[in-house]
Amino acid sequence: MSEVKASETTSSSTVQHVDIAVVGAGFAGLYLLHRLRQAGFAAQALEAADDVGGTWYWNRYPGARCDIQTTDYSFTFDPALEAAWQWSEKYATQPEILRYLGFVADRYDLRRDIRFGTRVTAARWNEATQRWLLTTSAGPSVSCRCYVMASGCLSEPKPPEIDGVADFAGDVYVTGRWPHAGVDFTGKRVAVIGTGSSGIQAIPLIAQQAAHLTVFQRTPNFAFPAHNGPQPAERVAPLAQDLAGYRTQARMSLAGVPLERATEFSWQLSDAERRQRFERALAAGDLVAMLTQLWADQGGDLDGNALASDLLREYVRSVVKDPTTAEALTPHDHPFGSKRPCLETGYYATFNRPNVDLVNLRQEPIEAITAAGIRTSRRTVDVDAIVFATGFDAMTGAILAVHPITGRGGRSIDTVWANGPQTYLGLTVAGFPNLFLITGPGSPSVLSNMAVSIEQHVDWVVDRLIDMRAAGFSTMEATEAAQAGWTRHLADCTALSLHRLANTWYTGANVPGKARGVMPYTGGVGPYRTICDDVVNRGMLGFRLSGPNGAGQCNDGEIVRLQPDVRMVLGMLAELNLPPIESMGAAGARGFLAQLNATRPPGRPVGEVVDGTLDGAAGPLAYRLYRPATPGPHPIVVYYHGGGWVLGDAQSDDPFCRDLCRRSNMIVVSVDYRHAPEHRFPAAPEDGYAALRWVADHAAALGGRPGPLLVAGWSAGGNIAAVTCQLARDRGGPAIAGQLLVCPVTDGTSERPSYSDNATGYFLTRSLMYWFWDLYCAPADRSDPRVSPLLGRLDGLPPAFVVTAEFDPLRDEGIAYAEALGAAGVPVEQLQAHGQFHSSFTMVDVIATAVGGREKMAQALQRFAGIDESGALPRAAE
Ligand code: NA7
Repeated sequence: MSEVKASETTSSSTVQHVDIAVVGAGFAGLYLLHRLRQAGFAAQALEAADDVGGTWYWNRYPGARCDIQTTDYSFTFDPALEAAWQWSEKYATQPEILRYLGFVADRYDLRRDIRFGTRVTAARWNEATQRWLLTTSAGPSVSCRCYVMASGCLSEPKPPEIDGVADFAGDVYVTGRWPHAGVDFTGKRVAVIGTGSSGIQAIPLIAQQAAHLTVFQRTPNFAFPAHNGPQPAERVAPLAQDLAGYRTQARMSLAGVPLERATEFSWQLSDAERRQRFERALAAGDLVAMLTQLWADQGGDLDGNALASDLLREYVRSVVKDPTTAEALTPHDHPFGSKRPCLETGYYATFNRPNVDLVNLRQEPIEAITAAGIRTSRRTVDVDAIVFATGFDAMTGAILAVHPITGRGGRSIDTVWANGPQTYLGLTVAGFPNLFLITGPGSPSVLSNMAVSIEQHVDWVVDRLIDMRAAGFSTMEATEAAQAGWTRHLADCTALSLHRLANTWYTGANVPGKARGVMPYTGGVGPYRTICDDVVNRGMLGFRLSGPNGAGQCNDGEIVRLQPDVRMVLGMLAELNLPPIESMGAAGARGFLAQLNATRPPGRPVGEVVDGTLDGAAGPLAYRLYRPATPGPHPIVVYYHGGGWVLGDAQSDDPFCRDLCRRSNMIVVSVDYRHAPEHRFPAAPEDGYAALRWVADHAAALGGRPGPLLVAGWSAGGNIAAVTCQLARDRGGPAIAGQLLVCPVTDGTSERPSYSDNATGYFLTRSLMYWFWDLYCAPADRSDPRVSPLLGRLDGLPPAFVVTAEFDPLRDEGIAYAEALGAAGVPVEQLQAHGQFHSSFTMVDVIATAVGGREKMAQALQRFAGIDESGALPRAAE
């Protein structure tokens, strides 16, 4: 792929031939042109505007500024460029950013490859020529091998959706299409509709000029002061000291800004400590700081988030004098961060001005725009000018504005995306060869510092084009399987974030009729970058490459099958490069486990934790009891910890037991049992059974509800729980109402697929299991049902809830046990958790994607205990 740019006149029209066509001349288009040119490709950019700038060309409304600090909102690909440009402020104004982009265009002489005033109106993939043909609003059409859309995420303003705009006799302005000459509102009565970032930036300045300003607000946003001014020393100094290090940290961060996330959870901090952190973030005037540095659970947990939201609401009340106006300006309908928060400069104080009114459209919706102004359900407001700050058809709007984009087999992208955008990596779309989307839906894009995300996408695309050229390929296309896998990964990530809970432009909710769903990738910039690199390192996984003379390659598959947090934890463990646990000896392994446990988040508070001693089969055993904070008596769960019959104790499974106690509202008694190799089989199951008997005998003294017990266990503890149920059935009790088996060992066979599929790489390895088995019992013992409950009699057992994890060597034996229980007539429910590994459920507050599974476990325990959803006991049990 290397051809000179050429134009030719065909019988019907003039067509310009290039390697690569780029749409857009904003941050993304400019860097693309630069890199493509450096790589020797003939590239042509097409830009609707008359000059470079993209978003910053169009959004010229008063107060328009970036709200990522300029230290970070800059190109980083060329240190010489970084040295040549000095930003004047912490948050640069639109004119300054536009000057910067013009400076970049001049420095790299980019304008000569940009056709300004030219919109792409349609795009069609030609199977015969293996090229895209772009129809344009002006000048020749463009035939290109690759079509790169760098058209921006927020560049297609959405229509006002309000009747009567055409009837209005005054002036109408749209923030995203502001007149170049500016607007003088002096002496005018002005209405602003919309209080997103644009409205919040524009309103204070319009209020200073206008005779009167009426702000029409549908939804209040969270906003806090930008504290604009000189670039802060704490950002500039590290940048100056270690430019490359600073930029690398940004590229691997969550949001493309080098700030560490808070690691402490809200419930580990006192009120005063939380307030102190909030005040620090408030003083920093930085979106990313406020979104990530308060506490670890602010972004993914409603309770943690509510604490942050409350403090932000308090801030609004502290500035706005009129309580009714303050209340109207205070958001209550979405968690902080789920909708794009805003930085403000005098926004809330503006509502203390005598010439400013707020109309709360939740109480009085707009009915129509009339010749004289705006009519709501309660009043008419006469104005001379209306400013629409009503936002954009975000993320997909600018892509679908090129209509149609027709890929392979004549399929149009708007058909493929009818239920929401489908992409692979947010970069490509199956069925659309050689089409690339810069910061497309499904990539971090708008949830990140766009400058960092744009550079990463441009580099990835151009590097792939270079690789293809070197390998003799001319097309690349995502496979359907890869795209479907990416869609699932996006859903897994989204389940972790609160973005799914708000009606926002992130989810398409701001545009009537648009398909709903969180569009950007919520898994973070750093993880996303490593995934894109993984795709390449794994032989262009999920891409079909083809070239002339039938050359082709397709390494099909899904790039991320693990849950996002599991992937992160396993990645961190891999980096530690630990010796195999089985090489440490039993004592060493126990010490290692204790060390590992010391680094994890502590369990959450419960009503009471009591350590005690009970009678085991051959002497005293330790137990730890977790009591709910609610009034008792409570049903009792006897819990057996994991650790391959060799490791573990109440402490090792402490956070899991606390979580079970809190979610199920039951007493959890975590009982010890003797460990191998000091005490080989049958010490563990005999202790397990003895412990059950002891708890049953002492249930009332422990505060338990009269009636059957429940049992639960994880891993080897799941094995003991299953065996205990069989022993209780065969030895005359005690009665058990249900068994919760989490990733249990159920027999000694290692023949099932999960033992080889998940043999290594998922922490619990096949060889570690072999080691546990060898320490625990002799091969001849493995047919004993007290070792392998799967080989025992299964009828007449208590109802079971069996949890298995996809990436666990023990997965298939857990499933086999559940199926065998079902076949024996035992009521059984299964949770086959996708993307999880053996330790997912016990790593409380680390693997957040396992929360839903633990919730289901607690519900199962409640069903076993006969507690209905309201928490009430059935009459018979009361
Ligand atoms: P936003 O953030 O989408 O804000 C648009 C605002 O306009 C928002 O308050 C909307 O209320 C309001 N809106 C939209 N349509 C209507 C109608 N029909 N009637 C009344 N009010 C309406 O766009 P911005 O331009 O401010 O910011 C876009 C992004 O640019 C920003 O997030 C940064 O990333 C940079 P709603 O919340 O939908 O109820």
